[in-house]
Amino acid sequence: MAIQRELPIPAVGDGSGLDGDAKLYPEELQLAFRNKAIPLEGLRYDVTPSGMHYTLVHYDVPHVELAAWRLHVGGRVRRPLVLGLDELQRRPTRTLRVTLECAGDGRALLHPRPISQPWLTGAVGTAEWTGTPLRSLLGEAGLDDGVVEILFTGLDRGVEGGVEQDYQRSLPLAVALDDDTLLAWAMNGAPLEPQHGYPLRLVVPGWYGMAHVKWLRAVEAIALPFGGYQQALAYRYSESREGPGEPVTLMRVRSLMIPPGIPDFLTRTRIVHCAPVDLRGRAWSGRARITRVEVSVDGGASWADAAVGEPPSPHAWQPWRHVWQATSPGWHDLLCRATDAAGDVQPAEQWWTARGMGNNAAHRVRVIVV
Ligand SMILES: Nc1nc2c(c(=O)[nH]1)N[C@H]1C(S)=C(S)[C@@H](COP(=O)(O)O)O[C@H]1N2
Ligand SMILES: [Mo]
Repeated sequence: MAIQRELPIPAVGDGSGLDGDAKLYPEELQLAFRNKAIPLEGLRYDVTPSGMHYTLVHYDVPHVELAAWRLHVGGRVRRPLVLGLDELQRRPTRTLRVTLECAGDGRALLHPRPISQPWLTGAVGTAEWTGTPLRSLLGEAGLDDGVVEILFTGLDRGVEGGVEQDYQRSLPLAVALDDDTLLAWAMNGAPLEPQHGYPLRLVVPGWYGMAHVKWLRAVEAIALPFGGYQQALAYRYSESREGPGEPVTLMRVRSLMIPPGIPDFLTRTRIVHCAPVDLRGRAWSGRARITRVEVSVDGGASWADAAVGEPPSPHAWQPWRHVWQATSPGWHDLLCRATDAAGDVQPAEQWWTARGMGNNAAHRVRVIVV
């Protein structure tokens, strides 16, 4: 049974002629309306206003009646738990400021364009997440010897790659036991909105978005690595759709710039008047703090160091700033690129993977000085 129209999935050198200039499929446009990026001017806020935070939902947003909702903690544990939200909220509580980015951010800028949610830039946001550390809950349940991963299951169900499935992802045990891995019920001080995982979601600081399972219904201790679709197939760095590749885990180093000046309505080209221009943006990495941000105002031919602000919290993006003397009229390609303390730096061009994961090429903004 053909559940969905088969879209041609372009591969490098497959002669299909499809590339990033090909028109969007209606299916991609449909996804682009359901899911949304932060408007880049939203990078001004240290904490992204909830309504500006990006959203990504694979299937449908489930409707949850709180009175009937329970979290089941089970699998290879000595004391399985079944908890309502009020019971979870009586446990130790923490609030963490965390930058979250979708692993597919930037996918639609690749050539050829992998067919999926067609992110350009801005599948990123920073929120204050309040919840209880998963660690203490797992301690209470009592893990059996031989547990290697913790598996998380959402209430949402759909078909992907021809496989009917619940949205499920696992974490290595050490990550699940990190003090900062939270079961969160609040975002920016308010109960989670339906699209962000009401009533409970996982927050895994430093990891790309797919790990932060929303609408949690089950947490299970397992003795073998999870091999489900979202783990073994979808979130991989691979040259082919079938290739196993490396798993997608921590967010790669990246920076974005608030587009300066004013936009042209249709093209969003930036118009800047001859004057000093205050360039600002954010930079983050799931691996280490940001040590350097560089800005180019000549398409990458030369770079200058921007001033980088202190991390306001260990898991949140850092602000950067650079004053550009925009004195020569005409077209300019502005770029920013960040380096983290692990020594990783954003590449000039993105290397291609079949599913378009982990794109962190330097951010480019075209402006005309008048
Ligand atoms: N249950 C469930 N959890 C999920 C998803 C999903 O589709 N279902 N999408 C994941 C992906 S790919 C991302 S990028 C983040 C997005 O979180 P946000 O919409 O709150 O920004 O949620 C993750 N958690
Ligand atoms: Mo994502």
